[in-house]
Amino acid sequence: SKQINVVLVGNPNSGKTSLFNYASGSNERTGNYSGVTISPHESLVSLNGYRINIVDLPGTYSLSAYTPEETFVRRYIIDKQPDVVINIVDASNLERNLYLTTQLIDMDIKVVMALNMYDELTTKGDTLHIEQLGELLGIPIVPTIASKGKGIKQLFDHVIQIHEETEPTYRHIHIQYGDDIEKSLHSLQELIWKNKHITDKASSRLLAVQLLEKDKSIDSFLSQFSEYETIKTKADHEIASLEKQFHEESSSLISEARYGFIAGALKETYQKKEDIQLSRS
Ligand code: GDP
Ligand code: MG
Ligand code: K
Repeated sequence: SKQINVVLVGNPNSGKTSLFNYASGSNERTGNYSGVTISPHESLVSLNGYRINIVDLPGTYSLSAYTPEETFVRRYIIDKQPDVVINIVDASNLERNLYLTTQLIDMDIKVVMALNMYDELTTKGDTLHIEQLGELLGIPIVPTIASKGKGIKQLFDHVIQIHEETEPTYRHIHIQYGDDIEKSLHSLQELIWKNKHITDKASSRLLAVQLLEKDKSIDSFLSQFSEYETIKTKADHEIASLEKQFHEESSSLISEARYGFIAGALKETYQKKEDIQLSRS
């Protein structure tokens, strides 16, 4: 049968281990589904003739290179190139959890979101337009309650679907960083596009974003290519001009833009119970 390599990526306490344990098969099985544990961080699910290999990665709030966990998870995704990333998101803490999602979007990989702790969101009485949020993020979203095994089968159905599809369910989106940053990103991408050896290994947009974020790990990656000095000089120039214009670190400009994007998406799709009651009174 066909194998699909999948990794679990999400914030600490978002429910990764619960999802992993359920998938591995300590619970009751139904019909065409079964799961086995291969190692503490690797399991194999059989579903509809597919073998889905699942790796549980360390919890992390971001994919920047500030902590060992962040670096590990990002390197793992870039080096191992999993077929599909399951992004586990704590639905009771969406704003913070979606930060990591914006970075996965920049990585230009296949992502399915497990909207976990969905019971907590509904218990609070909040409402979320899941389809619409999925469209805004360009990512299919499946509500789950990992601790009870709810939604997991549907999640893996989506993993298979996104792996097989030639036409994606949602159009891949780009986080919009605003005109000035976008201009800097574009001029960096133009330099990066000139080297196929680089673009074979990483998304040009992600590299450009990471250069503006002053990501430390980017230097060791890019330094293997002959264009390194040219790209680095251009990046320093773009950073200097952005910082002069906005009087702020370019890395902060990028993360503020990410949070702005998240706030915009949630404003359109998420209603807290208090606000629903206010609008009715
Ligand atoms: P990890 O740090 O991402 O591996 O998260 P865990 O799987 O260890 O889960 C953290 C806590 O949340 C545990 O107490 C779980 O039992 C609980 N939990 C996991 N999934 C859910 C869920 O969907 N709903 C609720 N209410 N609790 C959950
Ligand atoms: Mg865990
Ligand atoms: K919880």
